[in-house]
Amino acid sequence: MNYQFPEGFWWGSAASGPQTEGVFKGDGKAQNIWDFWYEEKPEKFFNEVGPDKTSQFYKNYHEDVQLMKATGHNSFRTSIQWSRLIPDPETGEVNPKAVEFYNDVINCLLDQGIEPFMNLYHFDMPMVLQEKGGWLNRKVVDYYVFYAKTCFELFGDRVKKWFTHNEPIVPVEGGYLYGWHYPEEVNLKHGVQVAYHEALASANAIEVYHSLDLTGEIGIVLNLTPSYPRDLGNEADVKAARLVDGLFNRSFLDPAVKGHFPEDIVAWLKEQDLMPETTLEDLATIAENTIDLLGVNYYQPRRVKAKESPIEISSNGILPEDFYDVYDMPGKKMNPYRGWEIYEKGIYDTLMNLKENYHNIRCYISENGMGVEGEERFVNAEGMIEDDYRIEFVKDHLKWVYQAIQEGSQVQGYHMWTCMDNWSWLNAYKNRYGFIAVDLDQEAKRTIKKSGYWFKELTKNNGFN
Ligand code: BGP
Repeated sequence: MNYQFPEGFWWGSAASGPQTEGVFKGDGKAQNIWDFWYEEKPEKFFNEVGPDKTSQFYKNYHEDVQLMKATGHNSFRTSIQWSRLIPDPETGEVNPKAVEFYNDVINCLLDQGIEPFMNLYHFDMPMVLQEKGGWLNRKVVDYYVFYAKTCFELFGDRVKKWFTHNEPIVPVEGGYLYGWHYPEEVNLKHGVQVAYHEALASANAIEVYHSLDLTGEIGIVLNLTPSYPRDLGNEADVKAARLVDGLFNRSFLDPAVKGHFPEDIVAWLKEQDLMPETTLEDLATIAENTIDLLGVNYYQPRRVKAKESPIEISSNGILPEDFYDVYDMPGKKMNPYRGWEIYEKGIYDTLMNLKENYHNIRCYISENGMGVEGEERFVNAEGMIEDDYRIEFVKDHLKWVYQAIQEGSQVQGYHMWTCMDNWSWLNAYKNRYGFIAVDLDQEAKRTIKKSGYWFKELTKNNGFN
């Protein structure tokens, strides 16, 4: 079968500033929470490798943009580092070196016919603002809006696709529910407040963007994890899956697309005494400033069943898991390196849900990918990694994206995570995701993998057989 995609489909990959740039102390950059946390607790990071050891995009972007071209990209998403652009949020002064760098990256991409997609926040709170409470503090929303406006004014003449956040649930889960990320809290009430302020920050930035005389569009990138009940015929399982979908997906999707929070989740938060502090004015801003375009990161579904033991609130307070159990579905396909289920049809279900329940919002797959450990073992005689598993992974997902398009989904592109192997939050370089290998022992030498050549063919033909 020939899977032919609509004309103008965006093909490319996604990355983020903090995971690729390096130079985490130089050229006027201030600390963000990752730089700080790594210096405080290096043992938290796999092999104690921190954000100072990246693929060094800051220095290598000329070569990297050439490699994007060589692998058939027509678009690429990265993020601006707030702590690089505005090292001191109090004065709001911009760092000229950062302006020069981001300008040059954007121009290089455009020169090669690669559309820059720019994200504003990828888990990288400036440390000085975290000291004020980070997203817990309503005032940080105002600092963020100033930062967003600065970015639009500096780069908005050339960047036509903007995103306010990448995966806003992750700072909630990582920083405030499970203690994976700084500030390592376990406090659902704080998590809810953080989620609300992120939604508010996004709506405020959208308002500012639309008020400027710019011709692009703006949205948000959400990681959507379709929630499947163990047994569709079991009411308690279905109810548990609906709650999980509400907490992890709809709490972000509904304000972004519809301008309000889901009623069942608001009722649940009230019941649990977890309502965030809000104002009518802020709620009106959320209501009036919805997105133009949605980025969908899809990696894995959630399998859910009703709680089997009675609900017990731990001494740390309520966690979502107190209200459901994870269903370990027999026979599910796993990526053993990341511990994530691979369920290709989930991408289709997600797109159809957007079509049916979210006004068929225009969207694109902003991340999808497969992290694999020890890829050196697949190097062939010519020195190229033969990552056939990655090609199969992408194809298997694209078949479902294609199917969704046939059924009317307005999905307009597909970005892989990621272009070249990069540093990851806790796993550092354990799992590699790129089309392009980065050899850290050889000054981050880049080598295109088999999947990179395959991707070039795919994008040349705008489809595959
Ligand atoms: C997404 C993030 C990325 C990236 C990716 C892979 O959630 O947006 O920043 O890291 O996941 O995950 P990991 O690197 O943790 O394996």
